[in-house]
Amino acid sequence: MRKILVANRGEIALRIMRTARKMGIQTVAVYSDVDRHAPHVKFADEAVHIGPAPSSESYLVMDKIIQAAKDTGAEGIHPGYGFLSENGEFAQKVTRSDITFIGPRPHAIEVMGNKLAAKEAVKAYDIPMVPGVDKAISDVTLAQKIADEIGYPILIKAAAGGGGKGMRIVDQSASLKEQMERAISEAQSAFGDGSVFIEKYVGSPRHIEIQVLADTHGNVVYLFERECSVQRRHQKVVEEAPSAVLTPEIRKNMGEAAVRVAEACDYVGAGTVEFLLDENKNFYFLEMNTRLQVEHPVSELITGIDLVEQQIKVARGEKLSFTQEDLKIQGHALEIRVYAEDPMEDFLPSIGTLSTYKRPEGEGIRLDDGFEEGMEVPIYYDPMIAKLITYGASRDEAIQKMISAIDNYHIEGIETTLSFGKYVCQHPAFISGDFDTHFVKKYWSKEIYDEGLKAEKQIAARIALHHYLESQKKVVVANTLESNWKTNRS
Ligand code: MV4
Repeated sequence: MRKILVANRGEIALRIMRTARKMGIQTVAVYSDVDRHAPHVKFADEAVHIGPAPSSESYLVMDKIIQAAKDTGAEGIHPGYGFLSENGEFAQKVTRSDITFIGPRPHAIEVMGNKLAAKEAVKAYDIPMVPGVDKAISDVTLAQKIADEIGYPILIKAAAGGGGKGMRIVDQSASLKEQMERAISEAQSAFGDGSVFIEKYVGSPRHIEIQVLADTHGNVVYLFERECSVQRRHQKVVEEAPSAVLTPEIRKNMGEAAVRVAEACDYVGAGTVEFLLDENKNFYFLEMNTRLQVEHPVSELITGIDLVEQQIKVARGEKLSFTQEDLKIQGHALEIRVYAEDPMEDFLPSIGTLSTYKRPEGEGIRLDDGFEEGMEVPIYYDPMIAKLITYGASRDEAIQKMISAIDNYHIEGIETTLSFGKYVCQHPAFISGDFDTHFVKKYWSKEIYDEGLKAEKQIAARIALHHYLESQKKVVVANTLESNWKTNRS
């Protein structure tokens, strides 16, 4: 492959092109009207305009993208994440045009795109699953019987859903009928597929996912886990690798289970297997994401492996050049997602121009972004403007680096979630490692944050006073300040 087209925009398009260039591969960008001067367009060797701003008329139009690849002589297409990355039909069309799709085969995308098909596919592979049914269910009487057997609370999920869409918790038999009817009609209108199924509801889970990598010669390895429990309404906020709670034994069992999931669908390339971990550290398979994920950098930092480079090599038909035994976790990595949203206004999208945009720099800091000072944040696409990633010998070191990197990241003109990221990194529950998917709901509100700021100001004032008194050679008065950071409020 001498030339590849990147069917994406923003930070991920740039990140993919950087690796391609490093490998001596030419790059082709595609862009919509509003992205004409975007960094991914400037960086690429060539760029093709594919339409107006709305992604339904540009980044999602398969034929325009394939035509752009043909016109420029690109031999491969990398879809990035989002847009067409998990569209089996696109993978199929690319392949049929004699262009290499840098990702899994259409079959794997399709099987894993449906939760019931995924359960079916992994059935014979000894994968732990949450107790529940593995078939679509529409008969309420049968559902009542199954729910009674599983025990309440139960969770109704849409087979075609993803990222938490179309889920409903039912805590008693009396509400099952109504909730099921709603779930079915919601799934029908949202996904065009009304199939729903039932699982035991795991109340306080951690969300842990395993990065896998498979070549076309039957070799599959796992690149350990990412802890993604800190999320808000199914949008991840902070990710890290390794997880603070996995023992080497659970890590190995989970990693090997993830490899079997990949084998179950003849997976090729980089993929992610999601698990829930309950309070007793039992893990259960949730779903597999058949793309390069937003949070892949934390896995790269702890393993020293460039995942995009591996994707390209695998797509060229090369064998993996390392085995599971060669892979070791080194150090700790943390990522925060920087969204153009105002955490003080319930994460309302914040639009405007980046009047100031100064990046933090230093050892152990990686910033994957797609913006420059003076640019406007377009309203048409994902509001994530950057990923700030830090690496340290230990978890504490990575957290401290993150806090100082946030302090040295100056963005003006729009509100961002940087302050929220700092809040998480300074929170006792996060620092201790004792948190689950309810972290944000439990610990974040504007009021709690304001009180924290007040406490911070008082501490700063006390330190200043201390220094002043020291310099005056006087004795410091007793510390009467108590922490104002409240916990456990929802
Ligand atoms: C669950 C669950 C509890 N019990 N399944 C949410 C997204 C989708 N991938 C699966 N999800 C969940 N499935 C059972 N049986 C709780 C969640 C869940 C969740 C999972 C991962 C990360 C964040 C989450 C937030 C709320 C609920």
